[in-house]
Amino acid sequence: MILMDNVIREGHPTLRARAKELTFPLSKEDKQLGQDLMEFLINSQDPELSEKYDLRSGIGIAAPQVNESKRIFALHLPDDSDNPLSFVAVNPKIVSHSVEKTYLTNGEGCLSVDRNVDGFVPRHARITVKFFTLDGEEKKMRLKGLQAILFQHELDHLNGVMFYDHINESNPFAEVPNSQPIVNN
Ligand code: 4LI
Ligand code: NI
Repeated sequence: MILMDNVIREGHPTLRARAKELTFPLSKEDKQLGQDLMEFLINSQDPELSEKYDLRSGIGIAAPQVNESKRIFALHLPDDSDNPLSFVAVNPKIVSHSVEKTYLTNGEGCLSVDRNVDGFVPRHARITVKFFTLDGEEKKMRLKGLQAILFQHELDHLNGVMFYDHINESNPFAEVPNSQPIVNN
């Protein structure tokens, strides 16, 4: 079971490395890693379990954040919305994206960053993605809004990119041209 002690924090070199592609069929260890990443997110969103194990709540986590430099991440968005999202993605990629941008007006947080970093993080508003499931099935889907932001945040982790790399240095709240901001969530 993944605990916060297993989550590496900014400054660790693994967070700045390009993670390695996985090959199919996945090893038992790689399948387990995918399941553990998903279990962490589910536990972290459960009030009792997050308290019991002192987990910080997250909706996405990537393997490099547990010091496994592999191209795999989990996303789990609470299904109080009309559009729940929950999957593990192996060797994910963005095949096309909108010109229009988006960002969370409240900024982004990250399980590997123990401080508040203010500022807008410009993201593609809509993306078409491809990835493989743990069973080696290829998936293609279109994501928008918070789901698209989340996918891009986790894909960045596989490329050694942190969310604050995208924040305008001279003015963190500079207007993002051609964007539809997402207020809250
Ligand atoms: C408790 C139980 C306000 C501040 C609003 C909390 C269950 C921030 C937003 C959660 C912010 C759950 C989140 C992310 C932001 C902020 C991630 C609360 C957990 C909202 C997830 C990866 C960016 C993802 C919208 C600095 C750990 N998550 N909020 N960003 N939630 N959560 N990110 N932004 N300002 N980070 O953090 O999982 S993509 Cl579900
Ligand atoms: Ni992160």
